Amino acid sequence: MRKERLELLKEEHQSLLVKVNNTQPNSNGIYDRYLNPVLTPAHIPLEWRYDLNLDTNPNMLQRIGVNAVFNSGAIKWNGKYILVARVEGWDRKSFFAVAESPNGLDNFKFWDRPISLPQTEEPDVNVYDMRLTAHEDGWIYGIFCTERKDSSAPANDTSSATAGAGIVRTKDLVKWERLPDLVSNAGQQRNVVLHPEYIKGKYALYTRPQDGFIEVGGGGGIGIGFIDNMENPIVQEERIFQNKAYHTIYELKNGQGPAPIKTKEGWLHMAHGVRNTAAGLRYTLYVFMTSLDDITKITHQPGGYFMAPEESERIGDVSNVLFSNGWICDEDGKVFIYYASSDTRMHVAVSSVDQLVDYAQNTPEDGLRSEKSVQKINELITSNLNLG
Ligand code: M1P
Repeated sequence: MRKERLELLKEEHQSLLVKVNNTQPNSNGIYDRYLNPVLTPAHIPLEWRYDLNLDTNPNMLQRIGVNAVFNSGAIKWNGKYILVARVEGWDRKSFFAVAESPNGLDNFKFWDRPISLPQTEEPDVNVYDMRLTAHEDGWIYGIFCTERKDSSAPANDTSSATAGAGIVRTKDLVKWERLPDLVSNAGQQRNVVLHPEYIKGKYALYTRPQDGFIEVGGGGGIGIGFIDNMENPIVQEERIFQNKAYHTIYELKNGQGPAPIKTKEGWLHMAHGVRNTAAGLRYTLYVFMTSLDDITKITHQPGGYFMAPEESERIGDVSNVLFSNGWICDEDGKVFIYYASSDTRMHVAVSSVDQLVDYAQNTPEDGLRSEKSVQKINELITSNLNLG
């Protein structure tokens, strides 16, 4: 019986890993969602969760559990589609693990071991949401949130935390070098992302200053900051170029998603916007473009969300959340958008640079009032009627 259980576990795991993914019907023309999540806790190798020795684990009980696999950085590497996933254990601790797929859509398989992240003098308590950037300096950087207990909180406060930006770099995704954490006057930071090119000889970072761990308070918005070198990452000249705004999908806070994609028409960005509802926070994804000549100049910003949670995506550990910190642009212009739903599992949607630029340039902007929204619909109806 026990041996059979082990065989069954292996069979089920293997059949999940090789399951083919297909597009969902009813595309909006902007992107295609895929039917199956690409990474879930069930994708985690059995060796990470079970003592597979029937002598020491005769009942074949799970010894270590994974609660969620989500918010993954992404990069194409040696022809493979790579995700550096946020894996959260039953113990609530998140860590990073690399999974690869031959086609970007399915057959994602974790590498043999999770990443053993080098520590600074002040160890991380929890780490998550790595953004990968292949910088023109030749390194691949990973910038992630490092969370630690708030040392200024009273002794009986066991939940206050602080968020900072941890930095690692690698040349092979195997050996990771830890650099000092980002230093910024803004206090706490999350959703920090490295721009892939030098700007006037400096490294440019998308930042998200915040007053508290969850509330951005008087801070917030997506900022830009510059640093001279990554070994001594002190942010200079940080300023907000993408603000939160009343009655938008980013009314409460926002954050840069992955590093932007360079197109002929400008830098293509994806970000998350957060608004409040009676049921709690709602996270959706939105798109904007910035100028090739000035990365802080927003040239196009469609109104509303680009992607919002649908059907089973709506439910999870933190429901009503879509979050993306990874996408891959192929040589032929195809774009694989990796997004997590409700802080629980990873999905893929596929678009292209042409579709995304068309979306960014030709979707109406947010008029910020209901009357303006109706006006846009009427303009569209009129031009359609004029087609004859
Ligand atoms: O729970 C939703 C998200 O909340 C945080 O994002 P932000 O700082 O923008 O609010 C992060 O903890 C993120 O990991 C999480 O998905």
